[in-house]
Amino acid sequence: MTKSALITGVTGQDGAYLASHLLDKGYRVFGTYRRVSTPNFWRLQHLEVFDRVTLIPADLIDDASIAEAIRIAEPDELYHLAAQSFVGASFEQPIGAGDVTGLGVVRVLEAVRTISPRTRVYQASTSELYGDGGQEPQSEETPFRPSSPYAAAKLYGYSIVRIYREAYRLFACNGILFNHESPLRGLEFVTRKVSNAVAKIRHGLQSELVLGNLDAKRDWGYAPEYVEAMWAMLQLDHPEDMVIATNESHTVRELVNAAFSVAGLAPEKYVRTDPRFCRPLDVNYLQGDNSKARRLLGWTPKVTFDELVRIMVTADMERWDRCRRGEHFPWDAPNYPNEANIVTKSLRV
Ligand code: NAP
Ligand code: F7E
Repeated sequence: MTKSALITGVTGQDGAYLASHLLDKGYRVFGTYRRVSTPNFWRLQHLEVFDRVTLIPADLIDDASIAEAIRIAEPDELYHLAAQSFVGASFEQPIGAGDVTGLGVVRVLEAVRTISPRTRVYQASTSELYGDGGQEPQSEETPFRPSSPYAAAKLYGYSIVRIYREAYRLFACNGILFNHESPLRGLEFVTRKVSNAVAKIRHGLQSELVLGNLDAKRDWGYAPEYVEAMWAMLQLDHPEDMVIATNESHTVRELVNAAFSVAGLAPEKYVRTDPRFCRPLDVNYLQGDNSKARRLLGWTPKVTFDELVRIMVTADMERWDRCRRGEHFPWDAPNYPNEANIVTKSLRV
């Protein structure tokens, strides 16, 4: 029988790739989206799945809309991906982060518990749970010490998933995913900020790239591979929390150097730092240990760091090229504001 899946946050990077992956597997796919004045469907359009996903308006701060989405979709599997996912923004709107990214999880779980307890639930947990201060690769056994309002909200989400699993026997699990990127990544995140800037500089449309903490290290993987792991986690016999990572870590500086080298440009001519792009508290070292995922899912990352950077820079160079030739296609960069025009309290350092 055809399986049904509900993806919260289907308009985001992971939501779009997961929708495509599940459609390929023959699922009927439902996705929640926010009713905003300008719809944000470009990723689904880019992947050519927009017309194949059944869309349901829902907001994580509105319990009734979440319950309605579950009643409509009657999902066998629910992938809870919606969140305010930009760590920097959680310092600007810490209360909103707690409400949407933290309490949003229990709203989803309560709706599942009361309406459809057979539904298997995937929760989008994160390496940000580990926070700053660690020096060793992080596994499922590493203690959590969140360093941002975003991470604190995600720790609540992680904990409430475990509590509902044990208290109500729901099939609910946490994917502790390390950073994963792609040409569909939001422009506020550092990888895409860099790839888009390199592309614009290459086309003579931008003259400099201004960044914050270049020494931060991240374990960056390729998003389409990570949504495969989400699906695989819901196919296990028992729910298990699990790290998904590449087991490799690179600094933001290495990312910048790799990206400029793809375009044949010298970063020192264009890159400078400004404290306004540093966070009040940052996480300086993240490197995962994916042994459990390898063992239980047979999942291994394939795209290397250098390949990921090449994929992203090449995609953005092609987009700017097409745009300059007058082509119209679904993407985000032309409407993205210059970050210099955005003022927030967290940047007033
Ligand atoms: P993303 O591109 O920022 O997508 C987030 C999604 O959440 C969007 O569809 C967004 O809708 C939706 N959303 C935001 N606020 C909402 C609200 N109040 N009500 C309903 N929907 C709301 O994030 P992503 O990179 O795909 O990540 C997916 C999930 O994985 C997130 O929970 C993120 O925190 C987590 N995660 C991501 C990574 C990573 O490296 N990408 C790593 C670990 C965990 P709009 O399109 O309307 O904004
Ligand atoms: O920052 C540093 C920044 O915003 C990475 C989310 O998907 O992954 C993501 O969170 C690092 C940080 O991602 C700039 O300070 C320097 O140390 O790309 P990011 P993130 O904070 O790691 C985790 C796993 C999630 O769960 C989140 O949802 O790069 N950095 N200069 C900068 N970062 C940004 N954004 N902009 C800069 O100019």
